[in-house]
Amino acid sequence: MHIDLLIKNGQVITAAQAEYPVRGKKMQDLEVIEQGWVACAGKQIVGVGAGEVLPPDLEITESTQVIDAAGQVVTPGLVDPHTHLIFGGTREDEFYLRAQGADYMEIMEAGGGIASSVRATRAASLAELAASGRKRLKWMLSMGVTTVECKSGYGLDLETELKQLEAVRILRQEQPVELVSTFLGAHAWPAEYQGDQEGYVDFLLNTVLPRVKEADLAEYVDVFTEKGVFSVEQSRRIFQKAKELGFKLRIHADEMNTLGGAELAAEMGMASADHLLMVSDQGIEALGESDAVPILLPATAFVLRKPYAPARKMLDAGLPVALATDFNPGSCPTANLGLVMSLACLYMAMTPEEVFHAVTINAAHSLGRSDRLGSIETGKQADLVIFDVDTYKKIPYFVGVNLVETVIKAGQVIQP
Ligand code: IZC
Ligand code: ZN
Repeated sequence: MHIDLLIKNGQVITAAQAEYPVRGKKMQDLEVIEQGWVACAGKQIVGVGAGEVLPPDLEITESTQVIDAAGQVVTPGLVDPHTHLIFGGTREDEFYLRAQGADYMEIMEAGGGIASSVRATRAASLAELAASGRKRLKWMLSMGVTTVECKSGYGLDLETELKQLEAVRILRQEQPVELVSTFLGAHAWPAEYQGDQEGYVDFLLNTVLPRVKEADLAEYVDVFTEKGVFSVEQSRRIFQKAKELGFKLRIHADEMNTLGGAELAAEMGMASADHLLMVSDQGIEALGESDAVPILLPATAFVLRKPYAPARKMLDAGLPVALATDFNPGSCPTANLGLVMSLACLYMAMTPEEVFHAVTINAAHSLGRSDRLGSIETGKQADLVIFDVDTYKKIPYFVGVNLVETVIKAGQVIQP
């Protein structure tokens, strides 16, 4: 077979294992190939190995692009499985208010927070939303992120929710980062339905969800299940309808308060339960008996100055932890997955081996893509990153430093 792209002489972090997602203790066993090579043909990885000599069936010719990694680290393309990529406006004023001691939920209850982003997103045109999204995806790609989940939720009306998802569709077609769409119409109560929460839930069930499905604009449905936002009962109704319509499910669970979002994720067979800062022991136990991936977002705890999610408890309970940025204009204005990796080590006591599984294969699994993305294995899509360091252990260690040298998406060198 002819090889189009060969990366040789790297420390190859495959993140490959026998079974996905990678659970608990197994997350320690990171596969590392010293002096490794990765061979690609078209969009696919067609071979991975160690040493100088390739198997005879892999054919190198003059047209093969050869990258000598010269001892640098080669990893799977990173996967960010929880972002609010598309929004109008920014919320730097509340960032500084919080820095002076104001509380996220108090700002929200006073009409700021998500409501402020909703006003700005409604006012933005489709082209403006796509333009700002495009810029943010460039940031992410430059840091080695090749797959990103994107939520709606700053419209809270039919037109703007569809506009946000339409912006994702436009970006999916024109740039290399793979985008996964999630409908998050249940992100806050819109001003129009003040005092009529059941009216808004009915509107989501009867009008918006069917339209999103009909237009094929989202793969997942998510709900912000939180005190003062959507109760567990309201969330369950939305998820039930979403499931009937054929959507897969994710949830903002137990972020500020222990509400039972983790238990709901287990009960409803969700793909992921995200945040979990305040998850109970019963919630962890329920997740352990389910297929939901717990997605931890330590940059949000960092920005909100809240206690971090109990990652060690979850790992000890055998859960397949993943990590994400939660990039959004309010609680987490960072798109830096590298920073998230460092915070996971520093404040959640995760090891670098666990962290690499969490931002590759487990993140891909939470998006239903572990058969195709998230590890370096023959037959998988050639999404690869080369970092300018000589061991993967230096990647979370250089806190906040972007060490990415080269990004390859579906067999194409995108950067530099
Ligand atoms: O805009 O503040 N928590 N949703 C749930 C957010 C934070 C995003 C925001
Ligand atoms: Zn979120």
